[in-house]
Amino acid sequence: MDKILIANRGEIALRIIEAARELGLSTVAVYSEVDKNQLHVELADEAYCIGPREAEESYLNLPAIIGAADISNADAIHPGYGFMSENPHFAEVCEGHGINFIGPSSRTLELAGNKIKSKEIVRGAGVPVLPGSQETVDDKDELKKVAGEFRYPLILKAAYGGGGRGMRIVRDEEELMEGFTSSSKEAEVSFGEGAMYLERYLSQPKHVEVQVIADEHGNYGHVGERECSTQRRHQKIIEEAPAPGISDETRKRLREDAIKIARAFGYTSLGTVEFLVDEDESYYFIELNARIQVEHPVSEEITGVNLVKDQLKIAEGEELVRDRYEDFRGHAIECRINAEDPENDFLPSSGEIKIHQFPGGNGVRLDTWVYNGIRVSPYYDSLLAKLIVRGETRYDTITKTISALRRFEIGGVRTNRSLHLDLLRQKEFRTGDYSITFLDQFLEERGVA
Ligand code: MV4
Repeated sequence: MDKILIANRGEIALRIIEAARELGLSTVAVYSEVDKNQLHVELADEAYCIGPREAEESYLNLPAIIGAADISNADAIHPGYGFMSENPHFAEVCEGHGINFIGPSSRTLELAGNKIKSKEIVRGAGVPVLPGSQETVDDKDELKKVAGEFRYPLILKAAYGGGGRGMRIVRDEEELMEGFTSSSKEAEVSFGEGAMYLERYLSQPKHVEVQVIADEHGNYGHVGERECSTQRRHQKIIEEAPAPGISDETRKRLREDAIKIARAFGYTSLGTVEFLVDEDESYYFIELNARIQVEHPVSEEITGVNLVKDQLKIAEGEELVRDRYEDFRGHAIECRINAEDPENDFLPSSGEIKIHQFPGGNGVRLDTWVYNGIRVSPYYDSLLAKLIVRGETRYDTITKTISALRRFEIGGVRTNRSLHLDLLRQKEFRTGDYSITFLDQFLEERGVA
C-alpha cells in the first residue's frame, strides 16, 4: 500500500490524512464543487473534484470515486464514516478493482447490514439479544400473529436499517398496525428495503458500545467501551469512556462479549458493537457498526492507541492485535460542536466562520475541519468540531471539559456550545447515572423540546 484515497470530507478526512502521513503513505482527496476550499483538499497530496454539492452526486457517486482512484493510481480507499462506509456494493467494487477497501470485507458488511441475520449470529455466539421476531414481518396478518407472542411495549425496526431510522415504538396492537405501514415506507425510502422486524422495547437503557479491532490473522482486541446515551434523534452529542454507571463486572462481560461477537462475524478491521444496558444491568446486542465512528477519539485517549493508524496497518496485512490494547488510563469526554441552534429546534446554521478562540493543551484535543473564514454550508452534516478532553478521573475530566468549552469561541454560525455546558452541569450527568432519555428530558424541562 503506497497511496490511499479518502472518500470523505470534514474532520474525519483530515484525521485519516494525518494517520496515513505518519505511516509514510501518500494521500488523495476527493471533493464536491462546494468543498473546493476545504482543508482536506489542501492537505492531501492530490485532490480530484468528483461532482456537484449534492452528496448523491459526489461523496456517494461510486463511479466518480472509483474513477479518481484509477486516475491517481491509489491502491486503497478509506471511506471514513457515513457516505459509502458501510456499503457492501462499494466494498465489492473496490475488491473487484484491486483496490484495498479499508474496512471489513463486503461479505461482513452485508451480514452487519442485515439486522435479523446479525441477531441470529450473535445469539449463536451465546450473547444476549432482545426477544423478537426471528424473521422479517411482511404483512399485517403476520405482524398480528408475531406480536401476540410478546408483551408490549414493542419496537418496530427496519431489517436493513440501523442508526435509528425507521424505528417506531408501539404500545398496543392499534399503534402497531398504524406504525407498520409508515415505518415500512420510511425504511423503503431510506434503505431501499421496507422489510421490518419486531422486538421488545426497553424504555430507559443506556447506550454502551465496545470498540473492537481485528487483524487479518485471526487476532481480536478491544479498546474498551464508550457511553453514548446523550443523543437527540439518534445523533449523539456527548460520548465518554470508560462508561460510568455500570459495574466492573458488567464492563468486563460487555468487553468479552463484544470480542465473541467480532469472532462470530469473522470480523476484520475496526468495528463497534452496540449494546443496550438496562437498569438492572442486563444487556443486549443491538447492532454492529462496521466502520470507524465519530466518537473513536475517547477510546484513543484512554488507551493511547491511534485507531486510524492501526486500521491502516491492519489493511496492509500487519499482524498487530495484542494485549497492549487493554491498557487503560483515566477518563475521556467528547462534545460534538454542531452548527445548529438548540434554541430554534436545532435548525442547522450556515455562515462564514470567525474563530475568536480555540481551546487546547493539557489533555484537550480539538478534531476539526474549520479555519478562520471558511464557509459552513448546509449540504452536509452540521459537525464543526469534536472537543475531546482527557483527565485523570471522571470528575476532573468534566471540570476540564467545561473550561475548554468556555474557551471555544466562534462567530458566524450558531452552535450548540452552551447546551453542552448546561448538560455537563446536570446532576444526572455528574453522577454518571443517565440513560437515553437524558437529553430529551432535559430539553423538555427547559421547554425547548
Ligand atoms: C432500541 C431501543 C430500545 N429498545 N431497541 C437507537 C439506535 C439504534 N442503533 C438502536 N436504538 C435503540 N434501539 C429496543 N428494543 C432504544 C434505542 C435507542 C433510542 C431510542 C429512542 C430514543 C433514543 C435512543 C437512543 C439510543 C438508543
